[in-house]
Amino acid sequence: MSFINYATREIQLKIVYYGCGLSGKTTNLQVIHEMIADEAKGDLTSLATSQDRTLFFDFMPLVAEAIKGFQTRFQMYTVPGQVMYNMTRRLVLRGVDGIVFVADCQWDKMGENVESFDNLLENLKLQGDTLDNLPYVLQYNKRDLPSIAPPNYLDFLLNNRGTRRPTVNAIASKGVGVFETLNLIAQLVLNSFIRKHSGGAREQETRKEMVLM
Ligand SMILES: Nc1nc2c(ncn2[C@@H]2O[C@H](COP(=O)(O)OP(=O)(O)O)[C@@H](O)[C@H]2O)c(=O)[nH]1
Ligand SMILES: [Mg+2]
Repeated sequence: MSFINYATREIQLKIVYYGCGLSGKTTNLQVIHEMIADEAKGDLTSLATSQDRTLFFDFMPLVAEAIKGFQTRFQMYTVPGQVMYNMTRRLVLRGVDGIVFVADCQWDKMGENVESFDNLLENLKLQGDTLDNLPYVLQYNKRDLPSIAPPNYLDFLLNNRGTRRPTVNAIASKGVGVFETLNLIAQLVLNSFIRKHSGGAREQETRKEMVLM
């Protein structure tokens, strides 16, 4: 759920990177964090409870204000992908505004990708949300490895819920596709916020303004 702070004139929007263990979620956040100018970002924090590491940081894109009189602050989270950390994933998903689902393209990870996607649907349902009403982007990661499934097979498995959602082919460990993904989700989340709060009048304008780097 977006949060409007009238005192600081900030809109806070929460983006969660979801996906199975080792798909590349942490790598995405590390690359983003490294590239953002110091004055625009908070610390990269690890919220650790025993073994399940959740990464978090927030940043304010260096752009013209998207909504008059307000700055936008994006809160970026990863979840632990391992099956056993489902309670942590539910906590992190609370109040989510947008999701990046990071899929591992290796053939032998298809089962885990689907399991993680189903887990996402189930956890959203438990908090009264549904993916159909949320902005999300699919990132097909690890395109540099041998034995990977073609993007249209990943679409067949993961991108089959009515309206086709945006996808990005990525090699997160080399930074490829990381900012494309971030730009897409940031725009979708911001436009969704504007639609909810002002009837969509400024949507086109925002699209042009949103350049994250
Ligand atoms: N070859 C390759 N390795 C990657 C890529 N993205 C991430 N990795 C590696 O995969 C491993 C797991 O990545 P990590 O970001 O920790 O996954 P997480 O569990 O989803 O947070 C790390 O060793 C990364 O360096 C990629 O695009 N290609
Ligand atoms: Mg991780």
